[in-house]
Amino acid sequence: MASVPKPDLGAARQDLYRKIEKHNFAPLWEVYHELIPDQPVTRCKPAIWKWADSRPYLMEAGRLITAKEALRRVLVLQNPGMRGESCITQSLFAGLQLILPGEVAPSHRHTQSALRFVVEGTGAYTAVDGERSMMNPGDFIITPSWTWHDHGNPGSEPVIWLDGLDLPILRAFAAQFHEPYPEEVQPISRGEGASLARYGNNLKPLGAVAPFGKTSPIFSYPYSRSRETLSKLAKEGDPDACHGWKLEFTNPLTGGPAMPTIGTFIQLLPKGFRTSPYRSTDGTVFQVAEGKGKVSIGGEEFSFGPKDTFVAPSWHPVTLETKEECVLFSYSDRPAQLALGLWREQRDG
Ligand code: GTQ
Repeated sequence: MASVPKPDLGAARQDLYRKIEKHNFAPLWEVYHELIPDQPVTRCKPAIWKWADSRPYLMEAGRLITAKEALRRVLVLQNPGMRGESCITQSLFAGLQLILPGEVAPSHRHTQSALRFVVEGTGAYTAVDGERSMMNPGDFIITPSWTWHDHGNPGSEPVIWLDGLDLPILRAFAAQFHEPYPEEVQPISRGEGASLARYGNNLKPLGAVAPFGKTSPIFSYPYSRSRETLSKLAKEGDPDACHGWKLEFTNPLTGGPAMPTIGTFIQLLPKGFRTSPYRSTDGTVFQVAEGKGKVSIGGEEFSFGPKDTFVAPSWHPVTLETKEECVLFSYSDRPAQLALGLWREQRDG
């Protein structure tokens, strides 16, 4: 039988807590269920960023600060449940980056991995360890950890892309390093498309050594190819009830995820399709490449259209309903969770 607390026990406990606090102790039993919840708990909330807001604010920022002064002219997509923490989920960063004609975002490297999903404009490039890739809407581009990178816009239109970084993960591990390149723009040592030619055609050079370690040696996955693949798939079979036709970007040297910490996906949903509810432990950021529809995230409904960004927190059921054929790019921390044996999913959840 549990002993019945004596009337003065509460006061004695408080007394103990006060004493031990000075010596950097705390009682686990007061916070046990908060620390070990029955299922995922996060301050991350479902949210949407509408392009009709994003674009004018970015252009206003473009009039107020140069890419050079800002280093990166980015509006951070702040999760409304985690303001001031520069994150869209507890493990991921998202931002919209603008580069204007004639600008350069200076070269640097950092241990955070970054992805870019091009939203609008043509004529800008990103350079990774000596190779440039032009950026076109829908292209998925990787900046592997600790690779030199700069962006430039020799074209005539503003170019905007979504940045995804694993910055909160590196912050959690305190494993962040950053270094500026001695010049503003790094020298080019390979022709455009060299990486894609070497690794992106179901062929690889003999004795290929992964140039970017655990990250895919292809750093630019053009939209033309992903879109064509989705269109072909859609003619060949039925859509998955939860995802439509959904594909993961892979590292051709391993068959695994293109990035070691961030999972990257592209999916096609036919017009008038309603997905079965789905949830997983990887909170996911979605960028609308094409189409319109509605999404329900943990019971909250949002209408979305082209170029909008929305976020589904961990373990919140997601249902998508399309008004038009839709293409969605998405990213999450799934590879990190899988590597640690933590990832779970529930269909019809
Ligand atoms: O383009 O290198 O959104 O370093 C945040 C940090 C973009 C980048 C971001 C970065 C970059």
